[in-house]
Amino acid sequence: MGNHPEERLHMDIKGKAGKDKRGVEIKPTICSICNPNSHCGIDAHVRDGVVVKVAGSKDNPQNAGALCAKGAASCQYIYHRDRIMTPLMRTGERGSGEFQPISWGEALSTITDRLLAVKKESGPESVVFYAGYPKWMRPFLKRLAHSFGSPNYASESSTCYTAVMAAAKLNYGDEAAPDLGRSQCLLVWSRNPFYSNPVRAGGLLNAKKRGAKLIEVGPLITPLTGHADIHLRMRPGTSGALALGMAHVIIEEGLFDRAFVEKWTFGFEAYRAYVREFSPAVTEQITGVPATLVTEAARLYATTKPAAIISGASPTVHHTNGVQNQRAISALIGLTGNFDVPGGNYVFPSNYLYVSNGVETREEAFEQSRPWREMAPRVGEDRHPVWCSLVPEAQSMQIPFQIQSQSPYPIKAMLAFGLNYRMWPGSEYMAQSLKMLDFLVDVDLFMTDTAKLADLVLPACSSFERSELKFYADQFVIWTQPVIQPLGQARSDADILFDLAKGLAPSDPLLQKGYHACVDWILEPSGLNVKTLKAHPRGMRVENVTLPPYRKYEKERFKTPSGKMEFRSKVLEAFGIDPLPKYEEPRLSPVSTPEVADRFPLIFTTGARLPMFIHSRTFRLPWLRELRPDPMADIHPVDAQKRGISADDWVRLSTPQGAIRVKANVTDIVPPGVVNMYHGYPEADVNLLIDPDYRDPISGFPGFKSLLCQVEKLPLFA
Ligand SMILES: Nc1nc2c(c(=O)[nH]1)N[C@H]1C(S)=C(S)[C@@H](COP(=O)(O)OP(=O)(O)OC[C@H]3O[C@@H](n4cnc5c(=O)[nH]c(N)nc54)[C@H](O)[C@@H]3O)O[C@H]1N2
Ligand SMILES: Nc1nc2c(c(=O)[nH]1)N[C@H]1C(S)=C(S)[C@@H](COP(=O)(O)OP(=O)(O)OC[C@H]3O[C@@H](n4cnc5c(=O)[nH]c(N)nc54)[C@H](O)[C@@H]3O)O[C@H]1N2
Ligand SMILES: [Mo]
Repeated sequence: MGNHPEERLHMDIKGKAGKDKRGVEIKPTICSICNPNSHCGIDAHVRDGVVVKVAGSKDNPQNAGALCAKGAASCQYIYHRDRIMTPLMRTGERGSGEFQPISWGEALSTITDRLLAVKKESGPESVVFYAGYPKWMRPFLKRLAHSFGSPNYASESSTCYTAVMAAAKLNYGDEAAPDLGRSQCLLVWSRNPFYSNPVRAGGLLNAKKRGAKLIEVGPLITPLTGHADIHLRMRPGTSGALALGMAHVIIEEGLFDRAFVEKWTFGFEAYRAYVREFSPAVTEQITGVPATLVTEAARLYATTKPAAIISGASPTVHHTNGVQNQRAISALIGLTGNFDVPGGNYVFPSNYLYVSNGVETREEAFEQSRPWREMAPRVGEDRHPVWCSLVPEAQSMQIPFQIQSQSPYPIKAMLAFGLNYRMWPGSEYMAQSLKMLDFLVDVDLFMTDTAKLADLVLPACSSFERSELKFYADQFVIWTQPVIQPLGQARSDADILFDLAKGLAPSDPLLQKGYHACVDWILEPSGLNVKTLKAHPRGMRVENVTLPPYRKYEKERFKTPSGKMEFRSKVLEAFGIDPLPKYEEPRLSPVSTPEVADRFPLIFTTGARLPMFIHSRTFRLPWLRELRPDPMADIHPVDAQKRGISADDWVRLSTPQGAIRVKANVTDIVPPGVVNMYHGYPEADVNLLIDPDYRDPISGFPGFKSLLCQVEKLPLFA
């Protein structure tokens, strides 16, 4: 038997582990490859301390036995050859990948000493504490940052979803999620749960079965399209104009909720005057959606009660005009009286790690151990003050700029969990910036391109090797327990953090008490604790949970400066930004930059999800990679033909910023004139093609989904 665990697994699988049940123990855990609205329950089949097979847990209400392609490939994920097995100290140039193993003791004391030295020399704010897409360690990381004295807890949420939340907060003071089960009409604005969140996709089909109307908005054809009553395929980056066009019809035809608008909104007359400009004909001109469909969709959404909007988690805000577009979309909720009503969009704040289930916690209080006023301004507060006023983190898209400019203060060091520079627009600029740091620590499962830039790399373990608290909808809660020993010397992120806290935050008594004590503290209002949860290894449903009532604003008013829903945002006005949900062209578009469009005539959108990949994370898994082995860009047959391109031809995909080599996927899932490419392929990184500062000034979010590009056929052996 080989030394690497992958070889052990291989032996086991060759030994037909699936059929031979002897010595196999079935242990419950969760999959955390994916996003926090999934994290399916998994039954791990373990033999001799090795996971030899996985199956969906039938008793986990989230997935009820199902698993998607990513979860099904868990064995390849856990036992992959790229897993880091020991702490590593860099010996060669940054990026060379030359490291030498060191002990945990040495690694932790080096990190503690170096970060304390930076704190002493340059101030605590010079250290950034960063979490990438994995979220489970975030509460502890954020508290550690603040207890250390740094306001700079930052995360991947600086490109994901929080701009949707910020837009909702500007309009309503709160975010409101679709009350899907009770809705009669679902306006699905750029969300594709069939790929992005498969365990939730069934909800849409059930709604359709009980007669609810479905309107899909988005340029691509998705698995939802065949079920939709109307599909509005707008040009990428023009959602705002489309929403204003729908508002035009709703107002001009008197289909809005007059009573709600009169009593509970602010700035309606100015909004009404503005949307008058967006007649269906004008809307068609801007968005490419036929005027008749704009009218039909507006009528259907406004007259079918109750109706809910399901907004994309990021596609509507990955634009240089994203927040205003999203404000225009979310304004439709109040305009039609669907705010915080059954079957409409319902205010149900998250309880733990982005999941709302009514089980009360002290997550927020735990995370912020020090008030902002006692710390320096956050990274990004100068460039994106609105977003920072609404989202309690630093804006991580500003990190490379601040490293390079050292203004308003220098950033010297980063302690990062799951950092991937390739998610940044202009990924090379982020990589260059990381190289300028005095000290970079990256904690990851795999030896990634980013880890290769670090001074110290620490081996994290997978969800199968650790204990974590997981909330699900329907009041289901689980405290997982390791189903196998950590691989090599890997450790759980939480254990690493709490060890570092000993030296980095000695004056935080709660952090000093350790992981379980902190989880108990967070859970205190719910009456739960680690001990009770441990007694239910397959999870438990919490009884007697009171869910928030509807129409809370009638008692509490709206959490906006006017106490009402704001068509004109007083917050934006105070920051000198147009208070109406103004439509602006994307910064790169055939309309705003015709001179660029002459050379790059195709509209470029990146990152629409694929079912088997999640960002950079599953490309290395053979079962998943073979589903699409080569990087591919979707191009419409008409555009392909014009360029002499056939399916599977290698092409040069270029923007003013750079070029990559990919295969052509000739398909009509993209409309004519649009090219779509998945992000995350290490050998064909779309983020090389994007200017690092191509961002929405309000949120700081990158314009990943409305750019310009060209596609050219490459000679056969290029
Ligand atoms: N062009 C383009 N770029 C995009 C997007 C797009 O649509 N288009 N989407 C953006 C969006 S919405 C998002 S959310 C971001 C995501 O971007 P990232 O957050 O960078 O996502 P990943 O590539 O998954 O990188 C996370 C890293 O965490 C590691 N990891 C996984 N699990 C753990 C764990 O438990 N502990 C530790 N310590 N590490 C772990 C993984 O191995 C990986 O290296 O990408 C953004 N970038
Ligand atoms: N398998 C898998 N699942 C994932 C992820 C993953 O990487 N892989 N990532 C997770 C993360 S971090 C996120 S943020 C969510 C995102 O997941 P979703 O919010 O569901 O978004 P996507 O799947 O990116 O986008 C699909 C929709 O966006 C539309 N769209 C495409 N381009 C544009 C555009 O330019 N403008 C507009 N307005 N719409 C556009 C498409 O037509 C389609 O309707 O998925 C999560 N789930
Ligand atoms: Mo995301």
